[in-house]
Amino acid sequence: MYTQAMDTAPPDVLAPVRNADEAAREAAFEARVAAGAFVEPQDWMPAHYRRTLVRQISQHAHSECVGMLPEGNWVTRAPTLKRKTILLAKIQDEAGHGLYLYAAAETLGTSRDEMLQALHSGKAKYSSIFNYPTLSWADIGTIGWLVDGAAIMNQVPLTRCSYAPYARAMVRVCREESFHQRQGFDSLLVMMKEGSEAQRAMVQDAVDRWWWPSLMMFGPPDADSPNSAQSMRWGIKRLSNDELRQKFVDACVEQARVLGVTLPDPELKWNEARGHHDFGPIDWAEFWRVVGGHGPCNTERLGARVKAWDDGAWVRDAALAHARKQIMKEAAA
Ligand code: BYC
Repeated sequence: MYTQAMDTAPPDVLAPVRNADEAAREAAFEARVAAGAFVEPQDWMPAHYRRTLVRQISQHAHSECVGMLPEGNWVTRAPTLKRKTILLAKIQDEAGHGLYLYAAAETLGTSRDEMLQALHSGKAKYSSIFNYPTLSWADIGTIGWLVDGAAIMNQVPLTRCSYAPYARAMVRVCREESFHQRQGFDSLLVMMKEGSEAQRAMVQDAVDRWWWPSLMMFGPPDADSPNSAQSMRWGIKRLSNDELRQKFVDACVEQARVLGVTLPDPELKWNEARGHHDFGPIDWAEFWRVVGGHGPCNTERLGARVKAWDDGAWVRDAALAHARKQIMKEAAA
């Protein structure tokens, strides 16, 4: 599906619009996308559309990979064999999501090395949520419930993204995320309904710490989101940051009631007129601090990714040496 990487248009399409022909192509592209058409890698596309997709898809891929780290912290300490197996499967899924997404970004003419270089140098972003620590086992269930729940809310509309390879990748990612959300909810439900007082307190503490960072996952408010308007015109984003955040809050209120946990927001209440829940102000200063590299775990997370890359150098070198030998053998045969 993603071997189309070889078919991407040559680099001259990255040049700015220069003449009437280019302007006409751009107008035709805008009209196609506005009519709901999907864009394939070999189709002509404006340089800004391409750059926006590389930015979003590569950041998404980085998030999936960095997202393995907070959970990996608990593999050896999962309370039962069943929970350990589920957690291992989930983390492995996240690695797979990262790979589909890097492959989707490669169809736009960027290389995986370039994307990883951008991550490792701190130039590329990854989701703010993964810069928070996982302090107890309940954090793992809460990540499944809230973090994967927020991810699904954000990602289901991406299955209709105008860039077809991204949309196709998201179909499978969303199916797996749905299992991730359910296993998290199930793990919390067991602790809340069958657990001890201490376990219930542990769940509530985890929910208190993860609720607000989960709401930040959807990005800044629409009014302060520099990329949203254009991305929505191009059908890259189908719903705005605030619309998705509101849908998430509305869904979580009922789920929290079933679990028996309190969402840590005294201003959270149903608004009959709007048909939605109102909620309290989000600490956007904290969000920008974390996105800017100054969250509780940014240094640790990036350090772990860079170390994994450095430690894996011999594997990449060996694979390349093997490939070179094969080519020489085939040429000599
Ligand atoms: N964290 O103009 P905006 C997962 C940046 S992983 C960090 O609204 P856009 C999982 C944004 O990039 C789920 N940065 O941007 C894995 C932009 O900066 P740049 C990850 C953020 O792109 C393991 C600036 O703020 N999901 O599911 O229109 C275990 C202004 O924002 C964040 C995705 O990546 C943030 N939270 O909208 C468990 C989904 N928010 O790039 C779970 C795909 C914003 O201009 N991505 N920024 O330097 C998207 O849907 C969009 O990129 C966003 C942001 C909604 C995140």
